[in-house]
Amino acid sequence: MIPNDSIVALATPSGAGAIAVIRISGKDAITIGNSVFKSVKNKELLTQKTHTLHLGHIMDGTKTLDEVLVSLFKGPNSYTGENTIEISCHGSTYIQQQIIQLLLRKGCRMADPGEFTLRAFLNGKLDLSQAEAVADLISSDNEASHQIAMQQMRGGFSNEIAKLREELLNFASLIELELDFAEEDVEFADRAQFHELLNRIEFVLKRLIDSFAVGNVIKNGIPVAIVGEPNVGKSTLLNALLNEERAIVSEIAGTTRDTIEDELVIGGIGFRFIDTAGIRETQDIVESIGIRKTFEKIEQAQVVLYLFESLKFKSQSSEYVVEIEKIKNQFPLKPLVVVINKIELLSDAEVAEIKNKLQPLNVIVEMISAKQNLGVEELKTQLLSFVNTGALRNNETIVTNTRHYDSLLKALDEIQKVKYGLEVNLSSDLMALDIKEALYQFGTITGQVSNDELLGNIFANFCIGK
Ligand SMILES: Nc1nc2c(ncn2[C@@H]2O[C@H](COP(=O)(O)OP(=O)(O)OP(=O)(O)O)[C@@H](O)[C@H]2O)c(=O)[nH]1
Ligand SMILES: [Mg+2]
Repeated sequence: MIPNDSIVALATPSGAGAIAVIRISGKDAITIGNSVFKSVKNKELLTQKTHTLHLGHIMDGTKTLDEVLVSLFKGPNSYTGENTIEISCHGSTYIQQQIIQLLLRKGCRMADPGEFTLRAFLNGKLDLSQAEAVADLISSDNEASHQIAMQQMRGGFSNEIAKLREELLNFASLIELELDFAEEDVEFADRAQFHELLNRIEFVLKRLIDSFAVGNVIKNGIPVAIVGEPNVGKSTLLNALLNEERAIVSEIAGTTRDTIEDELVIGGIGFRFIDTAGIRETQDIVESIGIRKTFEKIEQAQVVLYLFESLKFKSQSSEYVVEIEKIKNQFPLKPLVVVINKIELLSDAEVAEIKNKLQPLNVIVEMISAKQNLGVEELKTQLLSFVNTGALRNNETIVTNTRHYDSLLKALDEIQKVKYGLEVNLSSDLMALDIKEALYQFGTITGQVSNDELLGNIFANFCIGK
Protein backbone atom coordinates (compact mmCIF):
# COMPACT_ATOMS: atom_id res chain seq x y z
CA MET A 1 0.00 0.00 0.00
CA ILE A 2 1.32 3.41 -0.95
CA PRO A 3 1.05 5.92 1.92
CA ASN A 4 -0.54 9.22 1.03
CA ASP A 5 -0.62 11.11 4.31
CA SER A 6 0.85 14.58 4.01
CA ILE A 7 4.54 14.93 4.79
CA VAL A 8 6.43 18.16 5.33
CA ALA A 9 10.13 19.04 5.40
CA LEU A 10 12.54 21.81 4.73
CA ALA A 11 13.93 21.21 1.23
CA THR A 12 16.78 23.70 1.51
CA PRO A 13 19.73 23.30 3.89
CA SER A 14 19.00 24.06 7.52
CA GLY A 15 20.24 27.39 8.79
CA ALA A 16 19.60 30.94 7.70
CA GLY A 17 19.63 31.90 4.03
CA ALA A 18 18.02 34.42 1.70
CA ILE A 19 15.06 32.13 1.15
CA ALA A 20 14.08 28.67 2.34
CA VAL A 21 11.77 26.17 0.67
CA ILE A 22 9.32 24.08 2.67
CA ARG A 23 7.78 21.21 0.83
CA ILE A 24 4.50 19.38 1.52
CA SER A 25 3.42 16.28 -0.34
CA GLY A 26 0.37 14.04 0.07
CA LYS A 27 -3.29 13.70 -0.73
CA ASP A 28 -4.22 16.70 1.43
CA ALA A 29 -1.14 18.82 0.73
CA ILE A 30 -3.07 21.50 -1.13
CA THR A 31 -5.95 21.56 1.38
CA ILE A 32 -3.50 21.94 4.27
CA GLY A 33 -1.52 24.57 2.38
CA ASN A 34 -4.73 26.44 1.63
CA SER A 35 -5.72 26.45 5.31
CA VAL A 36 -2.65 28.51 6.28
CA PHE A 37 -2.24 30.62 3.13
CA LYS A 38 -3.89 33.94 2.41
CA SER A 39 -3.38 34.97 -1.18
CA VAL A 40 -2.92 38.66 -1.91
CA LYS A 41 -5.52 38.29 -4.65
CA ASN A 42 -7.87 36.26 -2.46
CA LYS A 43 -7.32 33.12 -4.55
CA GLU A 44 -8.14 29.69 -3.15
CA LEU A 45 -5.25 27.29 -3.76
CA LEU A 46 -7.70 24.42 -4.19
CA THR A 47 -9.19 25.87 -7.35
CA GLN A 48 -5.89 26.87 -8.97
CA LYS A 49 -4.27 25.07 -11.89
CA THR A 50 -1.24 22.83 -11.47
CA HIS A 51 2.23 24.37 -11.96
CA THR A 52 1.19 27.84 -10.84
CA LEU A 53 2.79 30.34 -8.48
CA HIS A 54 0.94 32.37 -5.83
CA LEU A 55 1.98 35.32 -3.70
CA GLY A 56 0.49 35.68 -0.24
CA HIS A 57 0.99 35.27 3.49
CA ILE A 58 1.25 32.33 5.82
CA MET A 59 -1.23 32.96 8.62
CA ASP A 60 -1.24 31.32 12.03
CA GLY A 61 -4.79 32.31 12.96
CA THR A 62 -4.73 36.09 12.77
CA LYS A 63 -0.96 36.26 13.08
CA THR A 64 1.06 36.73 9.87
CA LEU A 65 4.17 34.52 9.87
CA ASP A 66 5.71 35.56 6.57
CA GLU A 67 5.13 36.78 3.04
CA VAL A 68 5.69 33.80 0.78
CA LEU A 69 5.44 32.42 -2.71
CA VAL A 70 3.61 29.12 -3.06
CA SER A 71 4.24 26.75 -5.98
CA LEU A 72 1.42 24.36 -6.69
CA PHE A 73 1.71 20.93 -8.30
CA LYS A 74 -1.22 18.60 -8.66
CA GLY A 75 -0.63 14.84 -8.65
CA PRO A 76 0.38 12.96 -10.69
CA ASN A 77 2.29 15.88 -12.25
CA SER A 78 4.77 16.44 -9.45
CA TYR A 79 8.09 15.06 -8.30
CA THR A 80 6.42 12.66 -5.87
CA GLY A 81 3.41 12.00 -8.09
CA GLU A 82 1.18 13.37 -5.32
CA ASN A 83 -0.34 16.77 -4.65
CA THR A 84 2.58 18.96 -3.65
CA ILE A 85 3.11 22.53 -2.62
CA GLU A 86 6.38 24.30 -2.06
CA ILE A 87 6.44 27.36 0.13
CA SER A 88 9.31 29.74 -0.55
CA CYS A 89 9.62 31.79 2.60
CA HIS A 90 12.25 34.12 4.01
CA GLY A 91 15.21 32.09 5.15
CA SER A 92 15.34 32.79 8.87
CA THR A 93 15.48 29.65 10.98
CA TYR A 94 12.73 31.11 13.16
CA ILE A 95 10.33 31.57 10.24
CA GLN A 96 11.13 28.09 8.87
CA GLN A 97 10.41 26.51 12.24
CA GLN A 98 7.22 28.51 12.82
CA ILE A 99 5.78 27.52 9.44
CA ILE A 100 6.74 23.86 9.78
CA GLN A 101 5.24 23.69 13.28
CA LEU A 102 2.06 25.29 12.00
CA LEU A 103 1.82 22.73 9.20
CA LEU A 104 2.38 19.90 11.67
CA ARG A 105 -0.51 21.21 13.75
CA LYS A 106 -2.65 21.33 10.61
CA GLY A 107 -2.19 17.62 9.97
CA CYS A 108 1.18 17.15 8.27
CA ARG A 109 3.77 14.72 9.52
CA MET A 110 7.54 15.33 9.46
CA ALA A 111 9.02 13.55 6.43
CA ASP A 112 11.56 10.78 6.90
CA PRO A 113 14.93 10.99 5.08
CA GLY A 114 14.37 10.52 1.36
CA GLU A 115 10.64 10.08 1.80
CA PHE A 116 9.72 12.43 -1.08
CA THR A 117 11.92 10.40 -3.42
CA LEU A 118 10.59 7.14 -1.95
CA ARG A 119 7.09 8.27 -2.86
CA ALA A 120 8.26 9.22 -6.35
CA PHE A 121 9.52 5.65 -6.66
CA LEU A 122 6.37 4.08 -5.22
CA ASN A 123 4.23 6.19 -7.56
CA GLY A 124 6.25 5.08 -10.56
CA LYS A 125 7.86 8.46 -11.28
CA LEU A 126 11.38 7.00 -10.99
CA ASP A 127 12.75 3.50 -10.89
CA LEU A 128 14.95 2.51 -7.99
CA SER A 129 18.29 3.11 -9.66
CA GLN A 130 17.09 6.53 -10.82
CA ALA A 131 16.01 7.36 -7.28
CA GLU A 132 19.44 6.35 -6.04
CA ALA A 133 21.01 8.59 -8.67
CA VAL A 134 19.17 11.53 -7.11
CA ALA A 135 21.19 11.01 -3.92
CA ASP A 136 24.40 10.72 -5.95
CA LEU A 137 23.57 13.87 -7.86
CA ILE A 138 23.09 15.84 -4.65
CA SER A 139 26.41 14.62 -3.27
CA SER A 140 28.40 14.91 -6.50
CA ASP A 141 31.14 17.49 -6.19
CA ASN A 142 32.99 17.18 -9.46
CA GLU A 143 32.25 17.03 -13.15
CA ALA A 144 32.80 13.31 -13.60
CA SER A 145 30.63 12.13 -10.70
CA HIS A 146 27.97 14.65 -11.68
CA GLN A 147 27.94 13.33 -15.23
CA ILE A 148 27.56 9.72 -14.08
CA ALA A 149 24.72 10.58 -11.71
CA MET A 150 22.92 12.59 -14.42
CA GLN A 151 23.22 9.72 -16.83
CA GLN A 152 21.86 7.25 -14.31
CA MET A 153 19.02 9.56 -13.40
CA ARG A 154 18.00 9.74 -17.04
CA GLY A 155 17.73 5.96 -16.82
CA GLY A 156 20.71 5.00 -18.99
CA PHE A 157 21.63 2.00 -16.94
CA SER A 158 18.21 0.79 -15.81
CA ASN A 159 16.80 0.93 -19.35
CA GLU A 160 19.46 -1.48 -20.47
CA ILE A 161 18.76 -3.83 -17.57
CA ALA A 162 14.99 -3.58 -17.95
CA LYS A 163 15.20 -4.45 -21.65
CA LEU A 164 17.29 -7.55 -21.01
CA ARG A 165 14.98 -8.58 -18.19
CA GLU A 166 12.04 -8.27 -20.55
CA GLU A 167 13.68 -10.57 -23.10
CA LEU A 168 14.62 -13.05 -20.42
CA LEU A 169 11.06 -12.95 -19.13
CA ASN A 170 9.80 -13.95 -22.59
CA PHE A 171 11.97 -17.01 -22.58
CA ALA A 172 10.99 -17.79 -19.02
CA SER A 173 7.33 -17.90 -19.99
CA LEU A 174 8.05 -20.15 -22.98
CA ILE A 175 9.95 -22.52 -20.72
CA GLU A 176 7.09 -22.42 -18.20
CA LEU A 177 4.77 -23.31 -21.04
CA GLU A 178 6.88 -26.34 -21.82
CA LEU A 179 6.32 -27.48 -18.25
CA ASP A 180 2.57 -27.51 -18.90
CA PHE A 181 3.10 -29.81 -21.83
CA ALA A 182 5.68 -31.97 -20.14
CA GLU A 183 4.23 -35.26 -21.41
CA GLU A 184 4.33 -34.21 -25.02
CA ASP A 185 8.03 -33.32 -24.89
CA VAL A 186 7.75 -30.15 -26.96
CA GLU A 187 10.15 -27.19 -27.05
CA PHE A 188 8.56 -23.77 -27.36
CA ALA A 189 11.71 -21.89 -26.50
CA ASP A 190 14.20 -21.95 -29.36
CA ARG A 191 17.38 -23.16 -27.65
CA ALA A 192 19.75 -21.51 -30.13
CA GLN A 193 18.05 -18.15 -29.75
CA PHE A 194 18.02 -18.57 -26.01
CA HIS A 195 21.72 -19.29 -26.03
CA GLU A 196 22.33 -16.17 -28.07
CA LEU A 197 20.34 -14.08 -25.59
CA LEU A 198 22.23 -15.52 -22.64
CA ASN A 199 25.52 -14.63 -24.31
CA ARG A 200 24.33 -11.12 -24.91
CA ILE A 201 23.19 -10.73 -21.31
CA GLU A 202 26.45 -12.14 -20.04
CA PHE A 203 28.38 -9.65 -22.15
CA VAL A 204 26.39 -6.66 -20.90
CA LEU A 205 26.60 -7.80 -17.28
CA LYS A 206 30.36 -8.24 -17.50
CA ARG A 207 30.80 -4.79 -19.02
CA LEU A 208 28.68 -3.19 -16.30
CA ILE A 209 30.53 -5.11 -13.59
CA ASP A 210 33.88 -3.97 -14.99
CA SER A 211 32.71 -0.38 -15.12
CA PHE A 212 32.26 -0.42 -11.37
CA ALA A 213 36.00 -0.10 -10.82
CA VAL A 214 36.06 3.12 -12.87
CA GLY A 215 32.77 4.32 -11.43
CA ASN A 216 33.73 3.76 -7.85
CA VAL A 217 36.99 5.54 -8.25
CA ILE A 218 35.32 8.51 -9.93
CA LYS A 219 32.59 8.72 -7.33
CA ASN A 220 34.96 8.61 -4.38
CA GLY A 221 38.02 10.25 -5.89
CA ILE A 222 41.09 8.49 -7.25
CA PRO A 223 43.35 7.58 -4.34
CA VAL A 224 46.92 8.81 -4.84
CA ALA A 225 49.47 7.78 -2.21
CA ILE A 226 52.47 10.05 -1.58
CA VAL A 227 55.28 7.88 -0.24
CA GLY A 228 59.01 8.21 0.36
CA GLU A 229 61.67 8.45 3.06
CA PRO A 230 61.23 10.83 5.98
CA ASN A 231 61.91 14.48 5.21
CA VAL A 232 61.82 14.25 1.41
CA GLY A 233 58.93 16.74 1.33
CA LYS A 234 55.79 14.57 1.11
CA SER A 235 53.73 16.86 3.31
CA THR A 236 55.09 19.92 1.51
CA LEU A 237 53.97 18.38 -1.78
CA LEU A 238 50.50 17.66 -0.38
CA ASN A 239 50.22 21.28 0.66
CA ALA A 240 51.46 22.48 -2.74
CA LEU A 241 48.94 20.28 -4.55
CA LEU A 242 46.09 21.47 -2.36
CA ASN A 243 47.36 25.00 -2.23
CA GLU A 244 46.84 25.17 1.52
CA GLU A 245 48.72 24.34 4.71
CA ARG A 246 47.01 21.02 5.23
CA ALA A 247 49.85 18.95 6.69
CA ILE A 248 52.54 19.89 9.18
CA VAL A 249 55.93 20.40 7.57
CA SER A 250 59.20 20.41 9.46
CA GLU A 251 62.87 19.62 9.05
CA ILE A 252 62.49 16.86 11.64
CA ALA A 253 62.38 13.42 10.04
CA GLY A 254 59.25 11.52 11.00
CA THR A 255 57.02 14.58 11.28
CA THR A 256 54.02 12.84 9.76
CA ARG A 257 53.06 9.99 12.05
CA ASP A 258 49.62 9.14 10.77
CA THR A 259 48.18 9.44 7.28
CA ILE A 260 46.57 12.65 6.12
CA GLU A 261 44.06 12.72 3.28
CA ASP A 262 42.48 15.45 1.25
CA GLU A 263 40.67 15.80 -2.00
CA LEU A 264 41.39 17.94 -5.05
CA VAL A 265 39.60 18.17 -8.36
CA ILE A 266 41.89 18.20 -11.39
CA GLY A 267 40.33 18.55 -14.82
CA GLY A 268 36.91 17.54 -13.53
CA ILE A 269 38.18 14.37 -11.84
CA GLY A 270 38.40 14.04 -8.06
CA PHE A 271 41.73 12.87 -6.63
CA ARG A 272 42.21 11.85 -3.03
CA PHE A 273 45.78 12.52 -1.92
CA ILE A 274 47.15 10.47 0.93
CA ASP A 275 50.22 11.78 2.72
CA THR A 276 51.94 8.98 4.59
CA ALA A 277 54.62 8.57 7.20
CA GLY A 278 58.08 8.16 5.70
CA ILE A 279 59.27 4.65 4.80
CA ARG A 280 62.44 3.48 6.57
CA GLU A 281 63.74 0.87 8.93
CA THR A 282 63.24 2.07 12.46
CA GLN A 283 63.20 1.07 16.11
CA ASP A 284 60.59 3.63 16.96
CA ILE A 285 57.35 1.70 17.56
CA VAL A 286 54.95 4.49 16.58
CA GLU A 287 56.81 5.16 13.38
CA SER A 288 57.05 1.52 12.38
CA ILE A 289 53.28 1.27 12.60
CA GLY A 290 53.26 4.26 10.25
CA ILE A 291 55.50 2.36 7.83
CA ARG A 292 53.23 -0.65 7.79
CA LYS A 293 50.42 1.73 7.00
CA THR A 294 52.44 3.15 4.11
CA PHE A 295 52.59 -0.23 2.41
CA GLU A 296 48.90 -0.70 3.02
CA LYS A 297 48.28 2.71 1.47
CA ILE A 298 50.26 1.79 -1.64
CA GLU A 299 48.08 -1.27 -1.94
CA GLN A 300 44.89 0.72 -1.61
CA ALA A 301 46.05 3.56 -3.84
CA GLN A 302 45.32 3.76 -7.51
CA VAL A 303 48.42 5.84 -8.21
CA VAL A 304 51.66 6.13 -6.25
CA LEU A 305 53.88 9.20 -6.08
CA TYR A 306 57.28 8.00 -4.88
CA LEU A 307 59.21 10.98 -3.61
CA PHE A 308 63.00 11.43 -3.35
CA GLU A 309 65.19 14.27 -2.23
CA SER A 310 67.33 15.53 -5.10
CA LEU A 311 70.66 15.84 -3.27
CA LYS A 312 70.30 12.46 -1.61
CA PHE A 313 69.26 10.89 -4.89
CA LYS A 314 72.34 12.30 -6.57
CA SER A 315 74.67 10.74 -3.99
CA GLN A 316 72.88 7.39 -3.63
CA SER A 317 71.35 6.94 -7.07
CA SER A 318 72.34 3.29 -7.57
CA GLU A 319 70.71 2.26 -4.27
CA TYR A 320 67.56 4.15 -5.14
CA VAL A 321 67.37 2.69 -8.63
CA VAL A 322 67.36 -0.79 -7.04
CA GLU A 323 64.67 0.33 -4.62
CA ILE A 324 62.44 1.69 -7.36
CA GLU A 325 62.78 -1.58 -9.22
CA LYS A 326 61.75 -3.41 -6.05
CA ILE A 327 58.61 -1.33 -5.72
CA LYS A 328 57.87 -1.80 -9.41
CA ASN A 329 58.14 -5.56 -9.03
CA GLN A 330 56.01 -5.62 -5.93
CA PHE A 331 53.26 -3.53 -7.49
CA PRO A 332 53.70 -4.15 -11.22
CA LEU A 333 50.29 -2.86 -12.28
CA LYS A 334 50.22 0.26 -10.18
CA PRO A 335 50.84 3.55 -11.97
CA LEU A 336 54.00 4.86 -10.34
CA VAL A 337 55.52 8.32 -10.63
CA VAL A 338 59.05 8.85 -9.39
CA VAL A 339 59.13 12.39 -8.09
CA ILE A 340 62.47 14.06 -7.46
CA ASN A 341 61.86 16.93 -5.05
CA LYS A 342 63.94 19.95 -4.07
CA ILE A 343 65.41 20.30 -7.55
CA GLU A 344 66.14 23.96 -6.99
CA LEU A 345 69.11 22.71 -4.96
CA LEU A 346 70.66 21.16 -8.09
CA SER A 347 72.30 22.59 -11.20
CA ASP A 348 70.81 21.87 -14.62
CA ALA A 349 73.64 19.44 -15.31
CA GLU A 350 72.89 17.52 -12.12
CA VAL A 351 69.18 17.35 -13.00
CA ALA A 352 70.08 15.93 -16.43
CA GLU A 353 72.36 13.40 -14.78
CA ILE A 354 69.55 12.13 -12.54
CA LYS A 355 67.24 11.85 -15.54
CA ASN A 356 69.85 9.73 -17.28
CA LYS A 357 70.18 7.45 -14.29
CA LEU A 358 66.43 6.86 -14.27
CA GLN A 359 66.02 6.40 -18.01
CA PRO A 360 66.63 2.60 -18.12
CA LEU A 361 63.95 2.02 -15.48
CA ASN A 362 61.25 3.05 -17.86
CA VAL A 363 59.24 4.86 -15.19
CA ILE A 364 57.54 8.23 -15.26
CA VAL A 365 59.75 10.86 -13.65
CA GLU A 366 58.74 14.33 -12.50
CA MET A 367 61.25 16.89 -11.28
CA ILE A 368 59.74 19.32 -8.80
CA SER A 369 60.33 21.75 -6.02
CA ALA A 370 57.36 21.40 -3.73
CA LYS A 371 58.53 24.34 -1.66
CA GLN A 372 58.88 26.70 -4.64
CA ASN A 373 55.90 25.24 -6.47
CA LEU A 374 57.98 24.22 -9.50
CA GLY A 375 56.71 21.36 -11.66
CA VAL A 376 53.60 20.83 -9.52
CA GLU A 377 51.24 21.71 -12.38
CA GLU A 378 53.07 19.26 -14.66
CA LEU A 379 52.62 16.61 -11.99
CA LYS A 380 48.87 17.28 -11.94
CA THR A 381 48.69 16.94 -15.71
CA GLN A 382 50.54 13.65 -15.43
CA LEU A 383 48.01 12.39 -12.86
CA LEU A 384 45.10 13.29 -15.09
CA SER A 385 46.61 11.34 -17.96
CA PHE A 386 46.39 8.16 -15.87
CA VAL A 387 42.65 8.37 -15.73
CA ASN A 388 40.84 6.45 -18.33
CA THR A 389 38.13 8.93 -19.08
CA GLY A 390 37.35 7.22 -22.37
CA ALA A 391 34.27 5.57 -20.93
CA LEU A 392 33.01 8.92 -19.72
CA ARG A 393 33.54 10.67 -23.00
CA ASN A 394 31.76 7.89 -24.87
CA ASN A 395 28.79 8.25 -22.57
CA GLU A 396 29.05 4.59 -21.66
CA THR A 397 27.07 3.36 -18.73
CA ILE A 398 29.10 3.28 -15.54
CA VAL A 399 28.00 1.56 -12.36
CA THR A 400 28.87 3.42 -9.17
CA ASN A 401 26.48 1.94 -6.67
CA THR A 402 27.64 -0.98 -4.51
CA ARG A 403 24.14 -2.38 -4.32
CA HIS A 404 23.86 -2.48 -8.11
CA TYR A 405 27.30 -4.02 -8.37
CA ASP A 406 26.26 -6.72 -5.94
CA SER A 407 23.04 -7.47 -7.84
CA LEU A 408 24.91 -7.53 -11.15
CA LEU A 409 27.39 -10.07 -9.78
CA LYS A 410 24.56 -12.26 -8.54
CA ALA A 411 22.67 -11.91 -11.82
CA LEU A 412 25.79 -12.91 -13.75
CA ASP A 413 26.19 -15.93 -11.54
CA GLU A 414 22.59 -17.00 -12.21
CA ILE A 415 22.85 -16.35 -15.94
CA GLN A 416 25.94 -18.53 -16.09
CA LYS A 417 24.03 -21.27 -14.30
CA VAL A 418 21.21 -21.03 -16.84
CA LYS A 419 23.73 -21.11 -19.65
CA TYR A 420 25.36 -24.19 -18.19
CA GLY A 421 21.96 -25.81 -17.79
CA LEU A 422 21.23 -25.17 -21.43
CA GLU A 423 24.53 -26.67 -22.48
CA VAL A 424 24.03 -29.85 -20.48
CA ASN A 425 20.37 -30.06 -21.49
CA LEU A 426 18.99 -29.55 -18.02
CA SER A 427 15.29 -30.26 -17.62
CA SER A 428 12.95 -27.31 -18.16
CA ASP A 429 11.72 -27.22 -14.58
CA LEU A 430 15.23 -26.85 -13.11
CA MET A 431 16.16 -24.30 -15.74
CA ALA A 432 13.02 -22.34 -14.93
CA LEU A 433 14.20 -22.04 -11.33
CA ASP A 434 17.57 -20.59 -12.33
CA ILE A 435 15.92 -18.14 -14.71
CA LYS A 436 13.59 -17.01 -11.96
CA GLU A 437 16.53 -16.32 -9.70
CA ALA A 438 18.27 -14.30 -12.43
CA LEU A 439 15.09 -12.32 -13.09
CA TYR A 440 14.86 -11.60 -9.41
CA GLN A 441 18.39 -10.16 -9.31
CA PHE A 442 17.69 -7.98 -12.35
CA GLY A 443 14.52 -6.77 -10.71
CA THR A 444 16.27 -5.68 -7.53
CA ILE A 445 18.29 -3.14 -9.49
CA THR A 446 15.39 -1.29 -11.03
CA GLY A 447 13.03 -1.94 -8.15
CA GLN A 448 10.60 -4.21 -9.97
CA VAL A 449 11.36 -6.48 -7.08
CA SER A 450 11.76 -4.71 -3.77
CA ASN A 451 10.95 -5.09 -0.12
CA ASP A 452 10.60 -2.75 2.82
CA GLU A 453 14.02 -3.56 4.19
CA LEU A 454 15.75 -2.79 0.90
CA LEU A 455 13.82 0.45 0.44
CA GLY A 456 14.45 1.40 4.06
CA ASN A 457 18.19 0.97 3.60
CA ILE A 458 18.33 2.97 0.41
CA PHE A 459 16.25 5.92 1.47
CA ALA A 460 17.67 6.19 4.98
CA ASN A 461 20.83 7.53 3.35
CA PHE A 462 19.02 10.45 1.77
CA CYS A 463 18.72 13.81 3.41
CA ILE A 464 15.42 14.89 4.90
CA GLY A 465 13.45 16.99 2.44
CA LYS A 466 14.55 15.06 -0.63
N1 LIG B 1 64.79 23.20 -0.39
C1 LIG B 1 63.65 22.56 -0.38
N2 LIG B 1 63.17 22.11 0.80
C2 LIG B 1 61.99 21.45 0.79
C3 LIG B 1 61.26 21.25 -0.41
N3 LIG B 1 60.13 20.56 -0.09
C4 LIG B 1 60.17 20.35 1.25
N4 LIG B 1 61.28 20.90 1.79
C5 LIG B 1 61.69 20.91 3.22
O1 LIG B 1 61.98 19.59 3.64
C6 LIG B 1 61.65 19.41 5.02
C7 LIG B 1 60.76 18.20 5.17
O2 LIG B 1 59.50 18.45 4.55
P1 LIG B 1 58.18 17.62 4.88
O3 LIG B 1 57.19 18.03 3.89
O4 LIG B 1 57.86 17.75 6.32
O5 LIG B 1 58.71 16.16 4.60
P2 LIG B 1 57.95 14.77 4.77
O6 LIG B 1 58.38 13.90 3.65
O7 LIG B 1 56.51 15.00 4.93
O8 LIG B 1 58.59 14.24 6.11
P3 LIG B 1 58.00 13.18 7.16
O9 LIG B 1 56.58 13.56 7.45
O10 LIG B 1 58.88 13.35 8.31
O11 LIG B 1 58.10 11.84 6.53
C8 LIG B 1 61.00 20.70 5.44
O12 LIG B 1 61.96 21.48 6.12
C9 LIG B 1 60.61 21.37 4.14
O13 LIG B 1 60.54 22.76 4.23
C10 LIG B 1 61.79 21.76 -1.65
O14 LIG B 1 61.23 21.64 -2.72
N5 LIG B 1 62.99 22.39 -1.56
MG1 LIG C 1 55.25 14.60 6.40
